[in-house]
Parts: sequence; C-alpha cells; structure tokens
Amino acid sequence: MRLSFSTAVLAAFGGSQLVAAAPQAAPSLAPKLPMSEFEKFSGHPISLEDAKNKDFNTSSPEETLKFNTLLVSAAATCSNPRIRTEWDSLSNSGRQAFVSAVRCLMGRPASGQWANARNRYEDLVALHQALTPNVHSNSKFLIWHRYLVYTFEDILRDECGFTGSLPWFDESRYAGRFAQSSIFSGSWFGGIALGGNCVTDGQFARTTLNVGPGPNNTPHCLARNGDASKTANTNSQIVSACNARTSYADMAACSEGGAHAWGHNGIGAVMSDVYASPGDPVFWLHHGFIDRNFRIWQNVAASRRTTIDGTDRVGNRLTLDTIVSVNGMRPNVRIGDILDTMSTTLCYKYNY
Ligand SMILES: [Cu+2]
Repeated sequence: MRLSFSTAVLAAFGGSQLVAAAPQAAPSLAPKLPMSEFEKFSGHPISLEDAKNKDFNTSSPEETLKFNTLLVSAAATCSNPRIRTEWDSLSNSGRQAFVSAVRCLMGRPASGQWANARNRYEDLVALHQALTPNVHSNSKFLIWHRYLVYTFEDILRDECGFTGSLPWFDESRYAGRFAQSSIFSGSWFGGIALGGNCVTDGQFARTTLNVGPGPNNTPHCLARNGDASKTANTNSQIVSACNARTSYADMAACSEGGAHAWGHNGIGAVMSDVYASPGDPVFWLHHGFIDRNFRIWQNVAASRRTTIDGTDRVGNRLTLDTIVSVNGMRPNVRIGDILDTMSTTLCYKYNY
C-alpha cells in the first residue's frame, strides 16, 4: 500500500495537527464519525491464493544475512518467561485483571509527550499514529509491533499494577465468526457487528477516542463494523501459507497483508484505521495473535531467531543493530535484542 505514502509521512511528521492539537472539552456523548473518516487498513489485503503463491511478490528481494548471528543469544536466556495465554484458556479473573488494567490506563493522565493524547492509554495510540508510516508496509512491521505490544504490556504492569501477561486472540479458531468469541460480548469488549456504530456494551462502552482518525485528531467514539466475510480470511490456511515463506521479509509482508489486515478490516471502523487502530483495545489481542504467528515461524530454525533481512521504509537493509524505537516510552533496543522472545530483554512466550 504505497498509495498516499508520502502524504502520510507529511501528515504525520510535517503536519501541524499533532503539534497544534489544542485541548478540547471532552464531549458528553462520544460523537460517531462516518465510515469514510476511517482509512482502510493495508490497501492490499492478500488472498489465500496470493499467500500460497511463492512467486507473489510481497517485498523486494534482498540478501539474507546468513552469518550475522546474534552473539549474546547463547549466553542470555530467560528462566521465568511471562506466558501470554489465549483468551479462551484464560480464567475470568485473568481476563478481568487485563481489562481492569487497560481501563486503569485509560483513567490515568497522559504523560504530555503527545499533545493529542488525553490519557495514558492514548499515549500508546499517539505513538502508533506518529510512527505509522515507518512501521507498516515495510519489513519493520512485525519486529516493531512486537516491541510496541511489549511496551504496552510493560506499562500495564508498571503503572496499573497488572501482574499478568497480554492475552491473545486465536483468530484462526474464530475465522468468519469473531462474534461468537466471548471477547465481543457484553461481559468484555462489547459487540462487533455494529455497522460502524459506537460500542455501547461491555467494559469499554461509550469510550471516547481523541487520537485519530487517521493522522488527524477529532474526538470520536470507539466503534466497530464487523464483517464475517473479512474475518473468514484469518484462518489457519493463510497463517500457514505465510509461515511457509522462508525469508523474514517475505513472511512479514504476507502476514501484514494476510491475517493482520483481514483481522483489522474485519473488526472494522476504529480497527480498520491504520494510524489509530490501537484506540480499540482488541488491537492488543489481535497483535498478540500476529506476534504469536511470527514466533511460530521462528520456532522452525534457530537462524530465524538470530538473523534478520528486509528493508525499512527508505530501503535501508535491516540488521541486528537496527534500532527499534518507541520514542522513549521504553528504551531503544536493537533488532538483535528482541528477535528472540525468550531473550533477557523480552522473556515471554505463548501458551501455544
Ligand atoms: Cu500498526
């Protein structure tokens, strides 16, 4: 999705809206925005056929750094990893601990780092919005989102007393029927088949979002526009087809346009907004799934946890020393520090 790419960069970095966003009075009722206000995720979601086709070009070919191994990985291990548990395997108390921590973050003051963020949760949405052009449609996508999700998990623990790990949503088991997951119920995150209307049930009912839509900032409601014909494409076949690709860059591009894009667009509205989709708390469960698929690909060979290939937004090759930044919300790390989730830097794994 190179469409409007340079415009997007200008909007995010050169535009005045992030700097000039003056505090506005919180609306008493979250205003609904028309669907046209939300930019569709990843202009080119790919089909299962595309995912299976080894010749389907999802990224430019480049050399794999076969011998650029991570020297610290042999020595550094984590002995007590956090376990990220799939939603259905999590107890109600485990689910509630996570949801309460997210709500806690939404109730805490913004740091002030992001002028458009109105609470601490929105600091993370604003971070994602600002870096969107850097970390989508290029090979940084998977590795950067791994660190974003980790940053979120770590902030929940540090600032809201959360002692658990991020839950994730096995969308391959609910492909085409997300509405049947208890995630999208009045007990938890609220409904999905809302036709673009505001979420009015569940623990995030009537949430107002101040970051987005797109690179702009207008108060709007947490809304969804569930479409089962789109979430049908988060099935295990498309995940496997992408994970059958041997280079990191090819797999990452396939994942981004595959289950990743279909999950975003299939939940719809806020979630289909490439810039500000973290405004919907299900973003984190979705990206847990995408990161877990990445880890499964990495489990095939040690080299997949110690080498990297692909390029960044401007075509520079990624190396183990390439910096991954969350703009100071957590320390900068090297790609080599976070390639292996079982390193001392991250130290987590998925329950399956
Ligand atoms: Cu993203």
